[in-house]
Amino acid sequence: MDEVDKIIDDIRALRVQGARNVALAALRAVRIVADRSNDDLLRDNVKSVVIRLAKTRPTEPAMRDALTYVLRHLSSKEELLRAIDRYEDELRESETKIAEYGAHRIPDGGTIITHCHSTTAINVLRRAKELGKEFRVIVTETRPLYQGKLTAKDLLAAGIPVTYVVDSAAYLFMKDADLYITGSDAITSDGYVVNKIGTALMAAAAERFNVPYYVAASTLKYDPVTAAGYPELIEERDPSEVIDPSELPGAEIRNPAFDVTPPELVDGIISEIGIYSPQIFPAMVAQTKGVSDLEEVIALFRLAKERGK
Ligand code: RUB
Repeated sequence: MDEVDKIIDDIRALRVQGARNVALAALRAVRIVADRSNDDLLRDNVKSVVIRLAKTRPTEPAMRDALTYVLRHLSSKEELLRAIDRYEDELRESETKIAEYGAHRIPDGGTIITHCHSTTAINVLRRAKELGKEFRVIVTETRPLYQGKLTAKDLLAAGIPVTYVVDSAAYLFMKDADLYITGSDAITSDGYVVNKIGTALMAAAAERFNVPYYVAASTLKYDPVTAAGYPELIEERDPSEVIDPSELPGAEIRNPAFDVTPPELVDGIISEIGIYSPQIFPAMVAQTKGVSDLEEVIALFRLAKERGK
């Protein structure tokens, strides 16, 4: 299989997962296409791969941000490749800052609980460990695709003790947690946090036991199309990820990939511009990075909506 087709297939099949990793993989595909194109063909070739990538996973504003950025830097191959380098550098710098700010919030001697696999949240925990903090992390397995296993492996490799539990044990374990942390795929203009299915249920449990809930997410996760009135699309995946449908003839089987946590259940978003409540986060993004050109991002969002077509 061609390298670019493979990246696209890996993103769609979740062999590459986590919003940040998805955005980086998309840039890798664009880089390969740019490398293979001369300046005459650059525009057409890159635009066509951008469209294919945008359709792979609709709930990914971080990838859309990267792709919109690509479309803005198409005057020459040299300019595009330099721009991609710059974007990747900024992403790395933002991860380091988020890890540092977030690590200060991790209670020494405490118990942390997390859900799914977020590189950003894991970096926060890794950095806290580097700073000498001791803590245990409760990791939920994250049905149906068990991203919790990846999280558990990453944390164990960093020397952080892990307790691995089924998703439905989250309420029980939340009682003894000192902090709940996840990543995010998208943050809307009114401060709602979109993340892996189950995140909101755990946020409700966290509120019940007064456990603070923090979301580790770069400003790339802010989705500007929501400011133009578009709802964040929730990706619905193949039911066969949940169960073989032939085992339950006649039953409707649903497999939404994400849920939406309301801002009042989130204590703070840990981003590279600082830790802010979700209610003011969008204003802080606009103040720091400027207001996005909505027409540009809406065009790509429309394409993403046509997933699979
Ligand atoms: C992964 C998921 C992660 C966010 C943030 O879902 O919900 O919490 O993507 O990840 P999926 P990161 O497995 O469906 O991609 O912090 O790495 O961007």
